Amino acid sequence: MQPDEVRSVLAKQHIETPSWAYGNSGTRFKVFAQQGIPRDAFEKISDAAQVHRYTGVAPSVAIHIPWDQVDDFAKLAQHAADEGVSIGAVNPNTFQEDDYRLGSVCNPDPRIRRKAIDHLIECVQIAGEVGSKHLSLWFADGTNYPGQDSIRDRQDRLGEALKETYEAMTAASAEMTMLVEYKFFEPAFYHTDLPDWGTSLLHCLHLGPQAKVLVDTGHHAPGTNIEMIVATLLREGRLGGFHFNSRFYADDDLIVGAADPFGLFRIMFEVAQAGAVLPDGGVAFMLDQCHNLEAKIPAEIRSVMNVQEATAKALLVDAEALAQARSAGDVLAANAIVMDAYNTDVRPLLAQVREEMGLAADPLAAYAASGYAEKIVTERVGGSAAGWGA
Ligand code: PSV
Ligand code: MN
Repeated sequence: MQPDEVRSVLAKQHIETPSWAYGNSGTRFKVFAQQGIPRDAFEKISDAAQVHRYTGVAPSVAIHIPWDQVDDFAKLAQHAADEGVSIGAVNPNTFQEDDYRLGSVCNPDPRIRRKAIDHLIECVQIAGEVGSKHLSLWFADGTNYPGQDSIRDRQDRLGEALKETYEAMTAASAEMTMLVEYKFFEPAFYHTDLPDWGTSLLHCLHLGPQAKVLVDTGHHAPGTNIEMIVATLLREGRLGGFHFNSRFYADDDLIVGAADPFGLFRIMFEVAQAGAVLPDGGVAFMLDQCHNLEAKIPAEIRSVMNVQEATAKALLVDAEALAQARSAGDVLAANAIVMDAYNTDVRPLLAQVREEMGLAADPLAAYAASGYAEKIVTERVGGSAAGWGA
């Protein structure tokens, strides 16, 4: 793709940030509280709007229920619109109540399964109220010991729960997509009910065309070729979206592109080759991160910039030369074409994109100069700071 075409695609890119990135977070050892943290969903959305203000490509924010529970969702959606953003994926939470000790939709107790499914359907309704197009499902279900429960029965229960939720969702809207996320382990350590893309895809295929797989980049065993998964799902029209983050060890939820920028590029290269970078490609690009040490808003700005850089490099691959090298069987030339794009410094090109969008060339510097970080520290006194799980 020529640089002017690349710039026009980059200006239209859409990267969603998660409301939970703006709250306090930590590990099971310690949460280091920061100052100026939002106290509720309204303030989280205001913070997310800052990321959009300086990058121009983060116009929506995902919510997690009940972390972002409010009395009036229409008011929350209006607040988002007033701040220049919208509400994106609605994420139900079926993993933080005592009832879910043995699982949610896969729990052996039908009462608890009913409670979990009712919550999923409640989130379909919330999505309708806030104008969201994505119901994003992740289940912490699994077992810790062989024999603890029947793996097969749990798959049946999962299938039934997804079916009921899918029917409620498709009845409510023909425009909504159910995103089915997988994760290979944690919190369950023996078996997980949705451990991989194959299991997610099987369930989606049983459900129908409005169910698609969500790839969280932190949810694979080390060494997994994620771009192969991405290419396969794109080929089937079943890649619903990403939860971007990066990891050194397990599900670290670090800033996307920090640990493995080349891996992120390889993923975006597959997306670019499939022509699925822009919103009309049907893939939702979302961040799923927690900033335990660093300031939240600049960390999200940096994350968006990292995705933009990987995308710019992926778009710069000379597709024609690559096709020729491939058909000639020229392994080294094909690899060099891809590496040339990866090794291009795209920061000046992105600075130009931002200037063409009427933004500052350096979003981090512009945010730092805005005084917003100081303002929220002074203004947000009293109340309790939002945290992962609140
Ligand atoms: C689970 O690890 C997960 O990736 C799911 O997407 C959850 O909704 C999110 O993290 C919570 O932080
Ligand atoms: Mn995730």
